[in-house]
Amino acid sequence: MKFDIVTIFPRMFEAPLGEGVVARGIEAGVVDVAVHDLREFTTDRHRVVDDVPYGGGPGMVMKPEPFVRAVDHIRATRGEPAAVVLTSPQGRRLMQADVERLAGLGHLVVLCGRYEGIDDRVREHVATEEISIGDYVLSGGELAALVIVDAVARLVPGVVGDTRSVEAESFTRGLLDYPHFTRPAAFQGWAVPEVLLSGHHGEIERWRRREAVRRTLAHRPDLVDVARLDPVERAMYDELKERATSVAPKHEGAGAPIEGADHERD
Ligand code: 9D3
Repeated sequence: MKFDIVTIFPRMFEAPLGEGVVARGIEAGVVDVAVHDLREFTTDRHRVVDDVPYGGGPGMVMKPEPFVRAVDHIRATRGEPAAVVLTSPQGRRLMQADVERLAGLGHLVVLCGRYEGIDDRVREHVATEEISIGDYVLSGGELAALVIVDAVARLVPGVVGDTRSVEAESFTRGLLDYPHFTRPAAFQGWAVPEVLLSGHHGEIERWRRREAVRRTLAHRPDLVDVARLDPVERAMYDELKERATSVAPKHEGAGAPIEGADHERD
């Protein structure tokens, strides 16, 4: 998988690409990331990359020519990319489905904007897609580019050493993960849920699925709407939903506390 990033801040990429899963992919030779300094593609003495907006208004706009020259350079030296991604707050929100599609493309160029944005002719004539990473304001496209590279690179075969966790993602069918614990079994009076120490693999499996459904319902009800629940998870969901919406029973009918129900602050 080949990535080419175009930015005025190439040093922002050094530490993130030099550590962790992406660095391992680069070392293993299955990921290749080239970071290009946009100023290298200017032609004036002062290496200017921005200018005042036509029509007036605050701030500066990135000039189109350095981006066009950078992408032409990439085409000539690195080959024809399958996609040219423009990072922008106006883009479609990045989803795991996009990440999977991009991972199948083999060669991506990512253009990072700064200031008020990039001259729109770059989006129209150079970019093949425009991507945002979420509904909050960043100061530029570099962190978005790093998010895209990280999410895509970890799907490249050979990047994540133990492939079981990547494979497990396809079995969650859109639910959040279940809670994880490791030793010690008790720490400062904080106990690991008993069921996980029981060795009953069937019960553990059922507890984890129920916790995944419960957390998704509590934190991301929007995901439950699109999650593909199997009949067991559907039953867990109906039961949790019933409990959440029913009127609290009077004291004498309350019964025993539910195991694990007090574990998380929702
Ligand atoms: C404060 C400037 N805003 C005026 C209405 C517009 C604006 C311009 C440029 C807001 C943010 C940015 C810089 N952001 C990105 O380049 C960016 C981004 C983001 O801010 N959020 C989520 N995804 C992305 S991808 C690129």
